Amino acid sequence: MKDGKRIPDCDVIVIGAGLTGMYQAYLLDKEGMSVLGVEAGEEVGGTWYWNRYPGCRLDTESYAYGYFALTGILPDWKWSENFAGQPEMRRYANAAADAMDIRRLFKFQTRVTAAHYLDGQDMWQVTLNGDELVTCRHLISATGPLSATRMPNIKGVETFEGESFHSSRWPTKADGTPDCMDFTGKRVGIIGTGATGVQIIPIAAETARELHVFQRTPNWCTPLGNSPLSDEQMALIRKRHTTILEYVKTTDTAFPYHRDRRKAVEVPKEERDAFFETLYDQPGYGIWLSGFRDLLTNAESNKFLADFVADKIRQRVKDPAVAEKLIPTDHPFGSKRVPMESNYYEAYNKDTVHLVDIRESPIQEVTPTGIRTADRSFDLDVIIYATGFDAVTGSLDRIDIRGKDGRKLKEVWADGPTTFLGLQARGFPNFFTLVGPHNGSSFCNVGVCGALQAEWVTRMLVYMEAKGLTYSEPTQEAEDKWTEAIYRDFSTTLMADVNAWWVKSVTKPDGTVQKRALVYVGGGAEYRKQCERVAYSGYKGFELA
Ligand code: N01
Repeated sequence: MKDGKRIPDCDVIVIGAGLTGMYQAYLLDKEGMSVLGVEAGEEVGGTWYWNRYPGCRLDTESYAYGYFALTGILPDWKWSENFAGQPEMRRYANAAADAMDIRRLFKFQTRVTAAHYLDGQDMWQVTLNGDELVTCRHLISATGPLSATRMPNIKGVETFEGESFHSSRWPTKADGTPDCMDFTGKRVGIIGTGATGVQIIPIAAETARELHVFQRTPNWCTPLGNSPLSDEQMALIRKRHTTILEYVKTTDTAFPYHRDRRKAVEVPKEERDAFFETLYDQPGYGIWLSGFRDLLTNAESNKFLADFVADKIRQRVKDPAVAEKLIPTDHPFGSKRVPMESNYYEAYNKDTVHLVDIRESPIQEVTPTGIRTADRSFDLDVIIYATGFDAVTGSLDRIDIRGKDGRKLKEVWADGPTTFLGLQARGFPNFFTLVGPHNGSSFCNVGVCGALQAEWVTRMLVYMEAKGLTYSEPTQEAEDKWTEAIYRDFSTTLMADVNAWWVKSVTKPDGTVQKRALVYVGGGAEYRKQCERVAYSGYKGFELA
């Protein structure tokens, strides 16, 4: 007992052993705090543990995503490809866990089912697997912005007699390696054409007897341009680790690209198209992240690029009717996540691959033998649900989180999140949300931005400990100011009205739908500047006690 308050079982509980959670646990353990990590999976890796589907890979340059390789933790790590595949990412996560010796801090195959703030005690009581109780001073979620899987609400899903699964719950063999990677002889149906579907489709098309792609909304996709990394290239990258890290920290998304200073509307057509051509051919996200600076703020500028990419789709897909169906008409280029593809469009040139437009002919039900749409039935052996995630807040909504006075986080955020720095919400003291809503790490190269955020939180907790402080909560004023700025800034972009995972649609009592941003769009560098300002002011905006 201290000041009549109970001593918690540990200083900190970290939820999640993805790249951010394991690094957070490592940093706090190094500072001498007692840390308990809780992870639902069997091992570390988070997104790279759960997503094992064929074609799963990075679309950030490996060397720019791999924070542990860029810092002293895995300085000798050798990437084999410019954009590493999932098996390599899983090895990387495990090697980092070994190097940081953090496995001993985590309970695996354990879920946090509830977390209740104990009023007056400056601590949280956390329930593990529904029955084990443990208390901590600080609770840190590192549950990932894209981890709560979303299955479609289609009649009959459970009646299908073949194999079916969500893309992020791919079946595994007894030895833990992914099963179902070869579709030879099988009739496969895939629902969803987001970044996941776009990675799976060309690989499944290689072996499937028939592949039916059930598309509701096409996305703007551009080439990934992956290639192996030679020993010489890797040696050069290793020499530049420090410079690479410093460079990506200065960019908006921590990808290794800076935006062009020009506005597309001010550049003559010929020059513009030549620039687009260069961007389209270069590996990675340049076309989205280093194009003209008015891409996401000026509809006319956006259309220049959208028209250019639409023509590329027409050139790559042989059947003009199929090509037109693959060209988005409902959202500007880059206002939704741009899937990076490898032979995605060419897959539709195979006689065995069929695009099913479920806007024209909606899915009516899943049957024991396949999928029935409004105008025909498809007999299938496998159905893949690449239907995405209940993003950013979904993984927190699935935990019974209650703050002061027993208020439920899910209810407090029902109309959209309210936070300060995207790191804490008023009414939920001592609870930090890494890579959570309204913070600059969710719309970023998470490998780097999540780690930088974990470092910031570590500094705050060390500061509090040094001063004997056991309580932190944002002031109402700080939270209001932050939240208003998030919603205001997002509404000025072309992303504001789009149905993307970073937007929460809230249905109001009068039936109208309000779109609420889940992410911070001010850029990673600006975000960290704001966090630094708060830290240097002695955590102004937080009530500390
Ligand atoms: O999910 P999504 P995702 N009936 O939400 C469709 C990251 N990521 O897993 O657009 C029919 O983008 C839905 O259709 P619509 C990345 O940040 C990274 O693909 O709603 N269809 C859409 O086509 C990415 O943005 C990598 O009309 C339904 C699809 O399912 C994020 O994860 C790779 C439906 C869902 O697309 C999510 O990507 C993969 C229904 N009822 C993912 N419900 C890298 O490269 C949904 N859909 C690192």
